Parts: sequence; C-alpha cells; structure tokens
Amino acid sequence: MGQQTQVVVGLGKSGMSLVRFLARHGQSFAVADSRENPPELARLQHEYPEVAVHCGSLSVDLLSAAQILYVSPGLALSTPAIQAAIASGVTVSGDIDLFAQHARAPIVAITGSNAKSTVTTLVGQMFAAAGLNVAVGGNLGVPALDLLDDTVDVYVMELSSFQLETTSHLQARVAVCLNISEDHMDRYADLNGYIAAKQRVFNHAQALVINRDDPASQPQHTDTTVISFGLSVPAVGEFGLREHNTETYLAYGDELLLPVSQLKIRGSHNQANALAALAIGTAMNVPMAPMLSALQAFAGLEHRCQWLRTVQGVQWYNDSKATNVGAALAAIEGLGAGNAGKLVLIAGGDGKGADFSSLQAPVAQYCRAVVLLGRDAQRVADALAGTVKTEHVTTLQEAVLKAAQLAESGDSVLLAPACASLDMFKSFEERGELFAQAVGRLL
Ligand code: UMA
Ligand code: ADP
Repeated sequence: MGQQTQVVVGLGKSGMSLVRFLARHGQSFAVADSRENPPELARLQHEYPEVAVHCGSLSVDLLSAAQILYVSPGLALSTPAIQAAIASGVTVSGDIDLFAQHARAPIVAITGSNAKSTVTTLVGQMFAAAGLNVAVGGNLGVPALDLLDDTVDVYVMELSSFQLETTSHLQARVAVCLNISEDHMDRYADLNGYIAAKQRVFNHAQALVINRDDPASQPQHTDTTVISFGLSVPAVGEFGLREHNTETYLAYGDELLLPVSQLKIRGSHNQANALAALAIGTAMNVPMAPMLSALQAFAGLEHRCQWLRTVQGVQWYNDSKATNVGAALAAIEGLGAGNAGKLVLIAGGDGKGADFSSLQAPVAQYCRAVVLLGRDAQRVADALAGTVKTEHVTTLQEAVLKAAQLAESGDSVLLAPACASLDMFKSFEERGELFAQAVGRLL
C-alpha cells in the first residue's frame, strides 16, 4: 500500500462525505478510523473498493506521512496519533474547510452552545420564503460537502465547536455565535478552550450578528459590520423587544415587527432565537415581510420545548434536546416565567462532566419537584439539595408516572434533562420519542 498525501480520519457521516468529495474530484487518499468497525465501512468498501482503509487504533506512521488530514468532528485533535502528525508538520483540516473553499454562494455560519438547529432551520425557512434557493445543513443533518451545488443562492450552516476547530478558511458572509454556556467539558481543557473554538466562526467574516446579552459569545474585537440582538429595548440598527399597548413586540430599532403572542415557539429564549434569525436575514439584505411570515408559521423543532398535550389540567413538554445545563435553564426560565402554575422537572442522564449548580436558583423559583434518572442523577440531586423535593426513578416510563402524581392542575411537566441521553438511550430523539409515547398513554 503506497503512502497517501491526504488521509480522511473518521468514517462516519463527515468522513463518508469527504470520501465522496475527494473521489468525485479524482483525488487519491486513504481513510483511517480508530474503531474496528466504523459506521460507513461497508458502504465505503462497496462503493469505493479501491480506497485503502485502516481500522482500529490510528497509525502514527500513516498519519505522520501525510501532507493533510481531514479530521472528523467526533475525533479530538488531542488524540495522540493526530498530535504526533501535527508535530511532524502535517496540516489538519476538515469537511467544513473544504466546503468553504468550494462553495460559490455566500455562507451563513451559525454556532453557539444552544439554539443552533432552531435558528438554522428558521433562517432556512425565511430565506426560502423570500424566494432564495437555500441549502441548509452542517452539524444539522446533511454534511456540508454533500450540499455543494452551483445553483444554490445561499448556504445556511449549523457549525459545532468540533467542526470549527479544523476550519481555517470559512470566510462567512454572516457569522453568528448565538450564546455560550458550558458544554462538552469532556472534550475541552476548560471553558476558554471551548469558547475559543466557537469564536473561530468570526474569522474573516464579512458581517457579524452578536448576542448583546451574552459577552462570552462576542468577538474580542472586530472591524466589520455588526448587528446585535437581545431581549432589551433595541437602539437603531439593533433587534430587541419593545412594549406597546401592554403587548411585547419583536422590534428593529423603533419599528415594531410582530407581537410575541403571534409566535408559535414558546419561551423568552425562543424570542431571542427569532430576533437572531431576523438579524441574520437583515445582514443578508433579505426583505422583512417574507421573513416575518416564515417566523409566524414556524412551530419549532421536535424535542425542543415541544408542547405535547394537556392531561388533567397539566401541560406536558418534551425538551429532550436540553442535553446541557444552559438549555435546561432556558427551558425552566422560559416556561416558568410565563406560567401561573409550577413546573415538575424531569432531569438526569450523562452529565458530560458539567457543573449543575446553576440549576439551583431557577429550580427553587419555578419547580414544584424534580424527578431524576440516569447515570448522573445523584450529581444533579446533590446540586439541587435544599431546593425542592427530588425523587429518583430508574426508567423514563416511571419518571412520567411519578411526575403525573406530583403535578397539580395548572402545572407543567418538563423533560429537560440537562444531560446527554447516551447512558440510557440511542439518542436524544429516542429519549424524546419514548417520553412522548409514555405521556400519550396517560389517562
Ligand atoms: N469516532 C471514533 N473514531 C474515529 C472517528 C470517530 O471513535 O476515528 C467516534 C467519535 O468519538 C464520535 C463518533 O465516532 O463519538 C461519531 O464521530 P464522527 O466524527 O464520525 O461523526 P459523524 O458521523 O461524522 O457526524 C458528525 C457530527 N457528529 C459529531 O460531531 C460527534 C454530527 O453532529 C453531524 O450531523 C455530522 O457530522 C454531519 O455534519 C451530531 C452531533 O452530535 C448531530 N454533534 C455534536 C452536538 O451537536 O452536540 C457536536
Ligand atoms: P443546538 O443545535 O445548538 O443543540 P437546538 O435548537 O437543537 O440547538 O436546541 C437545543 C436546546 O437548547 C433545546 O433544549 C432548546 O430548547 C434549547 N434552547 C433553544 N433556544 C435556546 C436559547 N436561546 N438559549 C438557551 N437554550 C436554548
């Protein structure tokens, strides 16, 4: 087997999209994955039998002999074989870098700890309503390289911190970091390392959309156009909220755009998301009218503060995608502040090394009780000690029954685990679907 100057490292969705791209461009390359049986191995061997593939522990010799590695987002750059290659002068890149170098239409790049998928989807729908041929993907759904198409008018890309780590040529037309809260602490040395990865989204961008309520999400310095969003009253050229005749409106400077009562997505965090999407569209010169009609029609994504049903006066919400503390906080505060009743929270799972102490105050303020399950249930319970009643259960079905007992008419039950699902479920989607089924069975 000859030496390859290009190696695709990782054979999941991103790796396979890289294989398709490089093969389409007639380039030669090898593939490596640290797993014995990576998810796309059978497909690779069937569709590209000529490509050399190395599975099992990563070979330092293979990686260090290359000129460039395209590293998948799931693989930490601190992996020893990758570090050894970097030390021998090998360039590290990734699918987003290659995508950005080949995209012929502007890129809207959206990152942040939470709300990426919601805002990316909403912006995609706004652009489509304005008649643009828009391609939407990245960390959300279709891998970036599979979206490349010369008929596209604009790419709207959700980017994770992992993808940004290997990206040096993004040059987005509009870049946004929606918010920062602790996540993926099993992958970063500290919060600053995580923030630095997120902030790479701003590198060489033509216009920035920033969250004026969240300093950690903002660039250190910039000399490009900036449009801000936030929940305060907006100055000229900013997006925010204004009160008028006892109603709260989304506003652009002095201009009232839409009463928040006309949004289908719930909670103040979703008002911030709507404002972010409008700011992104404005930075792209998209007219306001089609954006507002897309916004009014947008019912949100499944598993994100999704209303399920009312049972005996109790509202049930599925926020299984609240896989970190910041998302759970937003849901508790967003739903708690707007409700006359109390919340019964269902939480716990794989905590990814997070600190749960910031849940204490909102749980004390808005919750009647907390039902806990999963691997880090006790760590969450310890952080909530002295607030409200906590109950431990072992299955999601039991959690639903326990929450139904604890909730009173007028209350809401919220699944917002503040943890990943992987200790008990295949994915956050599976956790949310099983929750919705159990709620559907309640009498
Ligand atoms: N892995 C190995 N050895 C390898 C390569 C990967 O053990 O050599 C493991 C990783 O540690 C990880 C898993 O395989 O646990 C998947 O990693 P991957 O890089 O092969 O993932 P892909 O299938 O390419 O999917 C990735 C994103 N996944 C991750 O970043 C973990 C998908 O985001 C994304 O949709 C896809 O590319 C297309 O762009 C998912 C995700 O969970 C939704 N993202 C994280 C999040 O949103 O929090 C960042
Ligand atoms: P991401 O793609 O960044 O994970 P999602 O749109 O899938 O974002 O939402 C992830 C979680 O974050 C959900 O639990 C959702 O309810 C919550 N969330 C949505 N908007 C916000 C926000 N502005 N701030 C904090 N959490 C939010």
